[in-house]
Amino acid sequence: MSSKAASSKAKRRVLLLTPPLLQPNTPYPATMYLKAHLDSIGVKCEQVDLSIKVVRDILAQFGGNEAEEILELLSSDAPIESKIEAANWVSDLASGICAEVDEGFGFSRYSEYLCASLRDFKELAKLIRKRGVIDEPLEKHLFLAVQKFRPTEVWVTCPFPGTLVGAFKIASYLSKNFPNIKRVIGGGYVSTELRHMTDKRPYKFFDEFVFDSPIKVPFIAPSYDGIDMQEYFDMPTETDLVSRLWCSGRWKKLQMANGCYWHKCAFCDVRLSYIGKFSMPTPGEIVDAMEGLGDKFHFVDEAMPPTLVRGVCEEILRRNFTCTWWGNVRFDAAFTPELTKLMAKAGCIAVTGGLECACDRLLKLMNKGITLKSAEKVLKAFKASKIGVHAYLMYDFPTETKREFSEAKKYVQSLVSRGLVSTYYWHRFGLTVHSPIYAAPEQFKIEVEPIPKGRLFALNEVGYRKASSRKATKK
Ligand code: B12
Ligand code: SF4
Repeated sequence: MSSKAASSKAKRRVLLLTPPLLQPNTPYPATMYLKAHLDSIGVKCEQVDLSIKVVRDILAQFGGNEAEEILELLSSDAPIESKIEAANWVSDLASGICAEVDEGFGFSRYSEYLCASLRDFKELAKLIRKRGVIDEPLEKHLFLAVQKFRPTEVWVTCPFPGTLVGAFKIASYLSKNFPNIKRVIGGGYVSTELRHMTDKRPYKFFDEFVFDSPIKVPFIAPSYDGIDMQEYFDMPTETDLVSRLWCSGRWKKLQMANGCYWHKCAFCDVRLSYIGKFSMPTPGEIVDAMEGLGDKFHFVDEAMPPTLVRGVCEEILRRNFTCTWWGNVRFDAAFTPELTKLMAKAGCIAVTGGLECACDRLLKLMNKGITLKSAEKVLKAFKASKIGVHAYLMYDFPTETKREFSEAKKYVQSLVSRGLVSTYYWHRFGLTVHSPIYAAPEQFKIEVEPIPKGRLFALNEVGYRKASSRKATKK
């Protein structure tokens, strides 16, 4: 590297920010990966999770001393029953804030209902301007972070629609108060929804919109430097498996592989690189990272690849490393009773996975690569190994009949009554522009509604009609 290039790198100071609002039980991993990447190429950087700081301030503002005590209890190892009671108190407080002060306030999301299917930047601009409960604490912590670190660049991650307003409020504040700092945004929402952006107005807020990951190596261990895990708190509402996993616990989030090894499901965003471009590291690299991070992990893969899972389990056991973990899978026949037993031995407590329409005709049509029979075999293996299963289900898939849906519901009930599925959730099918269905709608007997002309901000889910009738679907 030339001395000029080295000195320009040395001058760069990147502040990595997580905007409000996200789940409060554990940090979202994007800035940890970005920090590890920037550290590895010698760029000075720091990370701040503004989401947890903002939510704590809001609760303290409206709940006073009682809120402080309750948050302490929710951060502790108190029994689940008392935590549920405490979490209910916090939920009531949050509902009050939402009803009386700021309708956008939701516990792990801000104005998500308005941002989930946004097309026009005008709508977002209104929300950015409108002052709500997050503004004051956000500006306070942002100011402190900028004063302390004096960045030349601020990188904001925006994983979900529920962080969009927070991300743009950060940019708005910086552009007014620290206009010389370069503002960059990236993350799941940006990579998924903003690829077709033609509107120029968002560039008043951010100088750059980055799609996909800037990390080019197959594996990097996330860095939690600067993150105070004591700030996070559980919000369990139920005692069931999913509630325990999603709402409680300081899980360190790790990716086993990049992308999905299957990447063929017709409804999925497989044309995006974070799903469609698959690569995997060695089991040793993953377990090295795990040992350096703690003992509780959530693998945030689209679908953990069975071969890599096997390697990771063998490596965990070879090193006598005691840990607990869970993650998403495809109910792939490769999860044999022998492999699930190995997984349980290596600390796996639960998996989540898509049974989708729970109907063989539709599983074939959507190219899921499983049948109910093959999936049931896999579910039996998980049950025998005492690994809990949460199933994702889908209704309103193109061509699905009422009868198929009703049979699917009965089938899922039978899986639950036989203890093969612990919990499940039905999502409505949504047609997205990055899916194979969008590219070949005729194969699914639908016609896609044209994308309206004019300045476009976000685009992901699109409307469609049944090809045979003119009846429009929801959207
Ligand atoms: C695990 C997961 C979940 C889990 C855990 C969520 C959590 N709070 O941690 C669960 C199942 C609970 C969940 C829920 C939801 N999810 Co989700 N989830 C994922 C998944 C599979 C992995 C997320 C992850 O941790 N990735 C690992 C991190 C490191 O990757 P990353 O955030 O993308 O960051 C990388 C790059 O984007 C980039 N980057 C990130 N930020 C920045 C910033 C800058 C400046 C730069 C340069 C680069 C950069 O570098 C990072 C390192 O490589 C992703 C898909 C995916 N593969 O990413 C969907 C995904 C993020 N989820 C999505 C959605 C929509 C949701 C929900 C809103 C669904 C719903 N309707 O309820 C909720 C919201 C939950 C919430 N409010 O917290 C969408 C978001 C896109 C969109 N349309 O908005 C995604 C992309 C999936 C999809 N295609 O639909 N989710
Ligand atoms: S739905 Fe899941 S298994 Fe199918 S391609 Fe997408 S990520 Fe992979």
